[in-house]
Amino acid sequence: MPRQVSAMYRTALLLFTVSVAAEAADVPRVGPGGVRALLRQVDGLASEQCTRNVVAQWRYETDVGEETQLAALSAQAEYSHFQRAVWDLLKTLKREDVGDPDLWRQVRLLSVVGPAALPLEKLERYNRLINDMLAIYNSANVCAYRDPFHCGLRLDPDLTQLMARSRDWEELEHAWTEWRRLTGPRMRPIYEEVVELTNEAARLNNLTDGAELWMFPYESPTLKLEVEEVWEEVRPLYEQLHAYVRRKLRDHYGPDKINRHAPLPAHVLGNMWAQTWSNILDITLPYPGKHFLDVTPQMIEQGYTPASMFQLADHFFISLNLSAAPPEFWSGSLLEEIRGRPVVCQPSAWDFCNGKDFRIKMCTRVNLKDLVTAHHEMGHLQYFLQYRHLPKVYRDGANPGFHEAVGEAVALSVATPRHLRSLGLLRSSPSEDSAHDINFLFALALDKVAFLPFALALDRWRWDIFRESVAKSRYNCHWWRLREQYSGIKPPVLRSEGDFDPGSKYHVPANVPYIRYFVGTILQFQLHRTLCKRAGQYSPENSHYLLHQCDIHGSKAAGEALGNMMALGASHPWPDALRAATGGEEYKLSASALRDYFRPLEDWLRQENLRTQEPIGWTYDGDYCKQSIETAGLQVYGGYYNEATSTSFVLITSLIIPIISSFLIW
Ligand code: X8Z
Ligand code: ZN
Repeated sequence: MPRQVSAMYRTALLLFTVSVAAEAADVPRVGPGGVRALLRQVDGLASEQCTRNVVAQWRYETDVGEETQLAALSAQAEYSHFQRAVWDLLKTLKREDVGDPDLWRQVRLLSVVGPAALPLEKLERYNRLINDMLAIYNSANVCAYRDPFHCGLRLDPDLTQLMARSRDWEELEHAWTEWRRLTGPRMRPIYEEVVELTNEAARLNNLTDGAELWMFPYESPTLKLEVEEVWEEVRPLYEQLHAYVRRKLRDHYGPDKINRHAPLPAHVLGNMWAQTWSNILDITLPYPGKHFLDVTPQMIEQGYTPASMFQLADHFFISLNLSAAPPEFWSGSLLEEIRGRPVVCQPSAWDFCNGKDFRIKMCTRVNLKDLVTAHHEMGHLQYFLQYRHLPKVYRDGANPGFHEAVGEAVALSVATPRHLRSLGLLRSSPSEDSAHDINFLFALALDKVAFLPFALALDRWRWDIFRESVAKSRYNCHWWRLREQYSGIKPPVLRSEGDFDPGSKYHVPANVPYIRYFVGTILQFQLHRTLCKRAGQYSPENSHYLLHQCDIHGSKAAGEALGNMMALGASHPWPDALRAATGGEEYKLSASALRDYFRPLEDWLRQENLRTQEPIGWTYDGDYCKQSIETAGLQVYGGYYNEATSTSFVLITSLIIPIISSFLIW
């Protein structure tokens, strides 16, 4: 117990310090001067508290064990107490007292603390419930379809690989249904309580419900409408992709399995949630003889290492005249797995809140996919570096989607054949062959375009749940209605309200918002287009330039635009950050850049679908979900019932992840 006592003592001391600071500043009466002094105090304390917490989380995630877990838990509790103390203090301030708009912005941002606003015992309950859901998620393991005595198949890597590689309809269906049977139903009652607590936290934050709480960082009362409008812009392209993929699936699995008018069955798209489809490239590639080269063998041949992959990414940012990763990054990061040390392998970038310590944790393997991910993570790191001069409250993305978009925008350049050639990873001469281009764009669309309706449906579903516009008895069928509506995807077998299929996706048990990935996917193309213009490699008037062939490497002008955007952090509403990146040309989310990027593919798909007379769109073709509680989700299935192994280790490994992912890591 000594650790807890000392944590409580420190918190009490901090509360005292903050309230003394408030008194000294004589907050409400003195106006901006007093508030400024108070915020300076809060800023210093917040940075210190944040560092203490991040250090503990880092130790835990890079060396998972009971001791590091307890330390991380206690640091997290202390940080929540601190946030709550600041919140208690600042919520009494009125706009008129503060006056200065920038100070008011800081006060406003500090006044929304999420679940930390809950009374202590409810906050503990909230964390416990999420922990319980993640314990279910992390401990689920499935038995093999053909060998029911071979059990213990986990999501990562077993089921993920199976969903990617198997082309056996029944085997895929088994993995799909089993994963859901073992995760969702057990979580459902817990999730219902988490919804209530999230809504309660929202109300304590002076917001109407959890949906408003989750939309708060976007500073737009019309976010829902905005993302729906953007989706309508993408939809014509998505429908062409969907129709083409349906034909290819029909060719592979036969017309009895894939109906030409129906939504796509969710289990044959190469991913457990059908969120990205590039794993079925082998059966869908437009020009099978002309593969888009995966340069992994060349990387291995040339002796690439995890460190050299990150150095390459670092050099990319340096070539844009942006910041180099500091020495602390190279000495402190964990860029590959360490034998014998349990590590949370989910790639993440960490800001230690002290202006000098920034790290990445990634179990990097030498392949092209991880090279792209390394750039993604280094995008987060670059954002940290660019806004490090700002007060703590502004050290954040313009909105969460911006943080996701930077590395992805850069990765769009890195993955071009032109760039890979410049790295000596592709030896072929520049190809005039449009078949290569179509293959390249198609592979990318299977990930980026297919992902959008999934990301949108996931948070549309949770917004609807928080707003109580869906009865508890309709949770699962509502999910399938949205999946059908946005993605044209259906479950492979009849679902019911005995199931809880959204719970099969990590971000639901973790209660982590997802719309950032939708926003980030749209934004990365807006950024790519504007940076390519700056780099002199794109002009809408000149058909010689194609957006998907642009590589901004070495462009200081592009780097300046990106740097200007990142340096704003969260100090201004995000449309200002977009203006900073685009030289004032753009200030709202728009899919026009994404459509421009994929234009050659869209034209090709349109022709191809016409040629094969493939119907565009989909029609509902039967029962997907029964609005009654079937027992299928809970019953013994096929004679084998593998109980989730709820050991204390499982609890340990699952506990911290959601807590920090909602605040600290990227
Ligand atoms: O959760 C993540 C990242 C964290 S920044 C690993 N992603 C979403 C997912 O895995 O579902 C990246 C793509 C969408
Ligand atoms: Zn990310």
